[in-house]
Amino acid sequence: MKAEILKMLRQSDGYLSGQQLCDHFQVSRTAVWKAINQLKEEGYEIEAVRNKGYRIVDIPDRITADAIKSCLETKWMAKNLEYYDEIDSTNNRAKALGEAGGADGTLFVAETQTAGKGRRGRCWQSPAGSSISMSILLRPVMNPSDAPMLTLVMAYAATKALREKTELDIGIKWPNDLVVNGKKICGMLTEMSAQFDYINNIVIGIGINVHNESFPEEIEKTASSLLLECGHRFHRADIIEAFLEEFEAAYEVYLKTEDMEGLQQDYNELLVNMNRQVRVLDPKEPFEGKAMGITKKGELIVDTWESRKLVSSGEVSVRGIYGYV
Ligand code: BT5
Repeated sequence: MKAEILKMLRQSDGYLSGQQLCDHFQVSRTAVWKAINQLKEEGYEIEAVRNKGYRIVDIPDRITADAIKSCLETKWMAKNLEYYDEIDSTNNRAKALGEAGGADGTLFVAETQTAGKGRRGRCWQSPAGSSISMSILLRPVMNPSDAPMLTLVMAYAATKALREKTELDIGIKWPNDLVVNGKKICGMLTEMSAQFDYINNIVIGIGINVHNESFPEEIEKTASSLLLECGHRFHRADIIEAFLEEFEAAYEVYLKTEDMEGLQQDYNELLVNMNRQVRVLDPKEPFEGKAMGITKKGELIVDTWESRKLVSSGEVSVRGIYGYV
């Protein structure tokens, strides 16, 4: 009920009377008053005026389940939602629930992670109050070899949501980073539990640097945050909501053809590697060339002048020759 009251307060232009809330939820005035007080304790500034009712004056930057649910407009994505003040890794929690039969589209969010994971055993920094760390559990019926495409769908959705919320010129560094002004503001990690020809579940984790004012020395030259780039703060729950809506929509487009056909053109427009020199760190034999966009299967097309190579996500990293991008 608390999240619902919050949603109604957020959507209301003026005051919401106590009676309206009682009638809506079929509860007593005391129950409404208690819920309002809990919200106040959580930092929501709510004005109560006799004979008028309640009005929300200020919304704190929280990403709790209630905060997210109070602005959620998705059809099915994230209807199941788990929030943690602190967790080792939202991906780990999502994977555990995936094995235990958790629902398709469940969202896991944490204020901070003690062991946030990057790819191939690397670490991801997610300080409390500054970042968004979340993972989505998916149960797609598709071939395991197609799973890397979901990282691209996620990157596309996150870019669209962040561009809409910040008006920054955010682009995708294939396959799993979002960058602005040549610095990384967001990373993604996809993990899969599968049989030979059958996916049990997929977990896609995303970390977004929102309010970080500085970074540890080892990443200070390559990392940035929305605050550092824009100069102002955001409501992280609004960013999460915008992302979930974009992801739900993009995932639907993806499922129609089970490949990137419907997203390919828009994706390529957001690709920072497009028409740029890249070095493909192929473990067998690194090579260089010009990135020419993605195929319908999500591979990066790299023109090496001798030939056109298709690079599959997951097997290589791509670095720009002249810097991070
Ligand atoms: C990634 O790996 O970029 C994947 C990051 C995924 C994080 C999310 S948060 C929610 C979910 N739960 C998890 O445990 N993980 C996911 P990779 O491409 O391997 O990049 C990792 C590298 O990025 C590190 O080795 C650092 O150099 C750098 N790095 C670490 N933290 C960073 C940050 N906050 N911002 C920018 N760069 C960072």
